[in-house]
Amino acid sequence: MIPLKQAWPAEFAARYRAAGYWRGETFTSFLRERAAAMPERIAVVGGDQRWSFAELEARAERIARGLLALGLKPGDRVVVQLPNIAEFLSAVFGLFRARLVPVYALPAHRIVEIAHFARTAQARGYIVAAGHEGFDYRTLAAEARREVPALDHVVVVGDGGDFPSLDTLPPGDEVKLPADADPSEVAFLQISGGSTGLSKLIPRTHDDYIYSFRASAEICRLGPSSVYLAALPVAHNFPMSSPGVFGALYAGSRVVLAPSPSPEVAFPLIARESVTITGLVPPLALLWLQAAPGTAHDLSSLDVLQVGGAKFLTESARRVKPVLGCTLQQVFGMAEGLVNYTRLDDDEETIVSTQGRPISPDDEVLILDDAGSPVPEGEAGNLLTRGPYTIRAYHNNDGANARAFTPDGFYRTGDVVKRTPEGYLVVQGRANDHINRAGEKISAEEIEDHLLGHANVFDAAVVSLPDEFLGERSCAFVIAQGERPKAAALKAWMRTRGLADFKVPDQIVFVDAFETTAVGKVSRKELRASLRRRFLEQAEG
Ligand code: J2J
Repeated sequence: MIPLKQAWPAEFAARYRAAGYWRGETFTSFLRERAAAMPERIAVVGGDQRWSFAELEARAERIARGLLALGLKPGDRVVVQLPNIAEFLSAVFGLFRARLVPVYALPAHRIVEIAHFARTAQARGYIVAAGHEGFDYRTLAAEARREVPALDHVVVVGDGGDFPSLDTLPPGDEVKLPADADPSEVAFLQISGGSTGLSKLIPRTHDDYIYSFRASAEICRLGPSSVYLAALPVAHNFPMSSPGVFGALYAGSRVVLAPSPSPEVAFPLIARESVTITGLVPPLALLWLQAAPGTAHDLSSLDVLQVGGAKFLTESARRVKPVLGCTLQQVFGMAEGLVNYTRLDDDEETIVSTQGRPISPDDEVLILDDAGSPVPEGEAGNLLTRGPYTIRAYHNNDGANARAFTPDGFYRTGDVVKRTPEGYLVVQGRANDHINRAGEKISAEEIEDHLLGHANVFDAAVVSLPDEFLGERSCAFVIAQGERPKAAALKAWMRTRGLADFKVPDQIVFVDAFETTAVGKVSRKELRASLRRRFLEQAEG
């Protein structure tokens, strides 16, 4: 099995420890401390479950024993694909307790993504919910087992059908639970937004990740009286760690899991549970701003609304305080590490017009031109970063690592930003060709590859177009061969490919040819840019 690694050069690791960022805590050790210090306090609310810190820890330990009794071994990787239910937390803390390594998949992922994660991580386990939003994950699990035979152990939350269920795992009384992890070990694999091709796996250590959510919880002033609502899918890095469910539990706050981020579901939960803070992507924030004035539910407990994952336009940002009566916090982060926040006491102009500043004094930020030289202060350039919670490498992917990291360990974020004199970042756009569809990142290349699998597609180029609601939508320019398929039929065919639904192009435009230069074909990047430009010019003209 390919070992999981994430290492900072010794002098950096020493500096991060000396500065008190890395404190040697693990997921298991911090939950144990909270369960000892505040056993009866309610930690998790989800569906009809309400668990105290002590109960969360006890459940995690039972699950750890059960998974090891099934035959999983410490060090094994386990794909976790669960919606926002309480068992998400008992399952992952159970995995940590057993020294098993979660690989976080989103509920929207389907066989193509799950098989890719399982293969790349060499996973032996897969934890799913029986069903969610009308989809049966047991069918997906059966398909995943056929495609990736090494995936020995499927465990289902709810009725398992042919698979064991989380509630009826063997008790494992004879199992000897392993000692706590070394905090510098990889704790889990997060999924990259997938800027080119398929998603990459991001190994994060206990030390680095716990620092990021502990410091985030401080920035967000979380404490035992705070209530964090996980509205976005909790497997995503933002609601997981910025400060997310882990930052909230670390701070002794209560976590409430919303099965859907829609105002119809989230507003009554805010009122019932006196939620104080939550995080949304911009399109959902717009929906909440629209729904709040007419709602019968009392939203007055809400102190902070975080918005991130994609650019929140200043004019929309301005409406948050007057409409919702709470403080806006913009969050610009990435699963690879660096997270920026506007601070709660920043002046309103900074809050509405910037995407915040880094968590850590040791987050190094470079803004470079395409030749690699620093841009003059205040001008736009490519954002590179290095620091105590930004990875130095993806899992087992030399090609991506060579592209994404400089020799001295800076991560090339692919984002184009400006920096204000106060050190706040303003996101301008990005250098690489992914589509940020309401916070879901879609790789143009991955979708083009799928389209090329259709018998009547000769060539395809996928680009982002501005979208009033989604921020960006995906548009595929397609050259047909033989009979030209109907756009709707091509979309329907894409839906049968076993991809997450958000990857199906929103729009398909047939063209006769792509431009070529006198010397030959233009690069895919130039081609996408010019198709997009010409399409937008025509739409305006
Ligand atoms: C513009 N673009 C943004 C913002 C992310 C906290 C918050 C978000 C993520 C996340 C995260 C943006 N304005 N406010 O992991 O911990 C785009 C950038 C970035 C990419 C990362 C977190 N906030 N983005 O969105 O790994 O392009 O993480 O590089 O999914 O989202 O995507 P992802």
